[in-house]
Formats: sequence, structure tokens, C-alpha cells
Amino acid sequence: MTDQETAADDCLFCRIIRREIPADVVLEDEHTLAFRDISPQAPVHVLVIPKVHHPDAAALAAAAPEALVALVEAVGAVADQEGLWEGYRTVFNTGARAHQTVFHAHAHVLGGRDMAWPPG
Ligand code: D5M
Repeated sequence: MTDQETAADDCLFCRIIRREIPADVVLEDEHTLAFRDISPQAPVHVLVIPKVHHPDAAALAAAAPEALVALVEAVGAVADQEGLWEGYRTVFNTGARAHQTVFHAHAHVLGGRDMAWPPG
């Protein structure tokens, strides 16, 4: 088994993809799964994840650029589906210091309220 497969075996988001853990799925396609964050930070807070396991977005871009493109397309589709035509924020937390807690690449899609800048 490769390191990547080992990591995927007990990765929380891989388990959601395999439907071992329930999630409120809002969109799914060949490359991507999108589901509501369990701890929403805005009226709309959806996580968009690739179906392949890579620890963060940069690693995904390096290993599977087509999956990153599909992920960003899915972010736009989620925003449309959720009615976020006034704007939304896309966040890739990368590394513990940036508050990444799940080391499977994911985009946060946040919307439905005004966003502050700079972020905390
Ligand atoms: O974001 C990881 C996010 O994952 C964080 O906002 C909580 C969310 N999370 C954790 N467990 C679940 C389940 N089971 N369903 C839905 N959402 C979940 P990070 O950028 O790594 O801090």
C-alpha cells in the first residue's frame, strides 16, 4: 500500500467520500464532492473536496491539476446552486498555523453574509 493510500484509509474526508461517515451532500461529480460544514461559519458554508487524497490544495495542484480545476469549477457550481450571486469567499487553509485541521485538500465556500477583510 502506498503512503497516499495509507493516509486515505483513515482520512475523515476519504471516509465521507466512501460514505462511511454521513454528510449533507449538496453536489457530486466524477472528481468532486461538496457537503455542508459541520460547524458553519456563515449562513452558507460548504466544503468542496477532491475525490483523490492529497493533503492540501498545492499538493493537489502538483499531483492532479485536472482535479484542482474540477474542484474550482465545483466551487462556482455550489455558489450558483446556493444563490450566492452577491459574492462568496473561497478559503484554502493550508497548514496548522492557518487552522487547517483536516489534511485532505478542501475549499471552504462561505456566503450569505458580509465578509470582513482582513480575515482573522
Ligand atoms: O476545515 C475542516 C472543516 O471540516 C472544519 O470547518 C470542520 C469540518 N468538518 C469536520 N468534520 C466534519 C464532518 N464530519 N462533516 C462536515 N464537516 C466537517 P479546516 O480548513 O481543515 O480547518
